Amino acid sequence: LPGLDRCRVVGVLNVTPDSFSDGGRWLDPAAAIDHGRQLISAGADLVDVGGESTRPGAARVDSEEECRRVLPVVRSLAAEGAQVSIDTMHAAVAAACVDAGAVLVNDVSGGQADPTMAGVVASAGVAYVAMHWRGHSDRMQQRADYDDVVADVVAELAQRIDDLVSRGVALEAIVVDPGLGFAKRAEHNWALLAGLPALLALGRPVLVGASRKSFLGALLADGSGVPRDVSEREAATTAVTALAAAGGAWAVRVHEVAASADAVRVAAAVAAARPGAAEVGGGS
Ligand code: PMM
Repeated sequence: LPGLDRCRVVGVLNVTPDSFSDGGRWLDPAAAIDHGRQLISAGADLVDVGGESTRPGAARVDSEEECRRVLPVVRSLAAEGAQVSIDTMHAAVAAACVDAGAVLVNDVSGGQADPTMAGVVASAGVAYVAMHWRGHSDRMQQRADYDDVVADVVAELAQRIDDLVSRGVALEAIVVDPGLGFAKRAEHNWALLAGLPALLALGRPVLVGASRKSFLGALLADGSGVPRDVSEREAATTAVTALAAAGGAWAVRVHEVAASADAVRVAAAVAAARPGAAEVGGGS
């Protein structure tokens, strides 16, 4: 993946009927491709195409149906020069999408859902996001049980890295992700955002996916405790982007790209102005 002197913005493109915030909107391939182009023109560095919802309780999708959803979208956007990431737990989907031009495999299970994923990623030689995960969405919230959430997530991600490397995945290809909202309650998500330095200490780039998630809705609940609607969590999402970028995150994964694209540039400008920072950017 191209080097950048700032946090990357990964635009979410869910080609699903049932994702929590945009389910059904981009199920039609032409609509999905068009939305992918909009994400790029809004400033996305990568477009993350997904064909299986991971919302709590969502039904699983088989590889064939998932390929039917995502392949035309991955193929078209990659052919237009976009950097495409494929959000999948299925090795067969990852392999087909890499053939179609995807440069990154984003696996929310970190290789645990499909035992053949690591081999596919190893032989494809693409970048791989290993997210912290404790099981499929039908049972993940029962597993939101930690002694010290930051230490536990760091330890489990370290195990993922060791396992992936032992299966042939290049260490340099691995990006880690704390998996906000996956077997996490709100307090766990906040602790993990505060714990970004400990995640970075794993020595791998860190991707943060907070966009529109329910812990933001809960934070912004009205006086009677009704969570802020999913359509009104963008400013909070942008605030997380600014904090994550300032804290050294490699990428943020967001639905609404434009504001986060600005926020990562603000964070980079502040970092560049720090005494002792190397000269970066256009110099103006
Ligand atoms: N969150 C979702 C889906 N995929 N991938 C990574 N790497 N990290 C995340 O936090 C993540 C993800 C769920 O959000 P969505 O349903 O809005 O895509």
